[in-house]
Amino acid sequence: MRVDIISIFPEYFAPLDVSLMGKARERGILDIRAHQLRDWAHDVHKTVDDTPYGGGPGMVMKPSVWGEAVDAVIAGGRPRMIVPTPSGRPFTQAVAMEYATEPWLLFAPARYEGIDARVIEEYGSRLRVDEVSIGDYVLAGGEAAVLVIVEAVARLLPGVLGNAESARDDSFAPGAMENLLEGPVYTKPPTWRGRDVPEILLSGHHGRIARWRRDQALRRTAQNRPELVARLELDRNDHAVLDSVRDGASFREAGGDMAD
Ligand code: JEK
Repeated sequence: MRVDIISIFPEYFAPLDVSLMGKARERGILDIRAHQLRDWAHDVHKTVDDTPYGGGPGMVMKPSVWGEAVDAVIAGGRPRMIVPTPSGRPFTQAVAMEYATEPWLLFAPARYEGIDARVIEEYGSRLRVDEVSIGDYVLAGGEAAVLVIVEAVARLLPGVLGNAESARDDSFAPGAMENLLEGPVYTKPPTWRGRDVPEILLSGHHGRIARWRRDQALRRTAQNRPELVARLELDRNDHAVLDSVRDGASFREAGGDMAD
């Protein structure tokens, strides 16, 4: 997959050389190119912003500079264009899976109050353009959103993750563990600072371990993401677990073991 990024802070993307994505680049699975938007500004000050029509606070990124930059980077090709913005449609695991099937992505992270809307209009008529938001909080610019999106997409590309950590079980993947969050995980030693790994996990009773894990997942989902519980198919045991969460009662009282 080829990934182009046009930004006034191309250095922001240095982390894409590290770890998972560094290896993907070495293996030739990912070809990431970060471009300096100011290279397409022609005045002595390399100006990329101007005051907003209609008044109001802040500055808006100039369409002329973005237009020249995008034309030069795409050079007649047709990448999928992604513009992070607080007013975009939510970036989800389903969207990451869709992007992972594309051969070429072009990211246009803005600063200031964003990009002149005619740029999105113009390329919307020539390319597939998505305005996306990574969450309901306000960033200072689109660069951090690009890092998030590229990492979420890159780990889905064939050959990026090893078999052991492969992406099929993710909580938010459509068709994954039906919208249940992951429960707690443990490794050696069995006792650490006086804290024991839940006995059930050392028992070798695979059926009971699976049930316990589902109970823990359900507890966490109810506590941290109550809006997801409505979508679950629940059995009688599940209802008992949920009642214990709602009552603030301990899971032990509901017939299980406490994890937190
Ligand atoms: C791209 C510039 C900063 C900050 C105006 C917006 C309501 C008015 C632009 N999930 C996400 N949060 N933030 C971004 C994001 C922020 C960006 C840019 C993405 C380019 N900024 C900025 C404030 C405003 N306010 C909120 C009140 C506009 C993002 C993503 N993806």
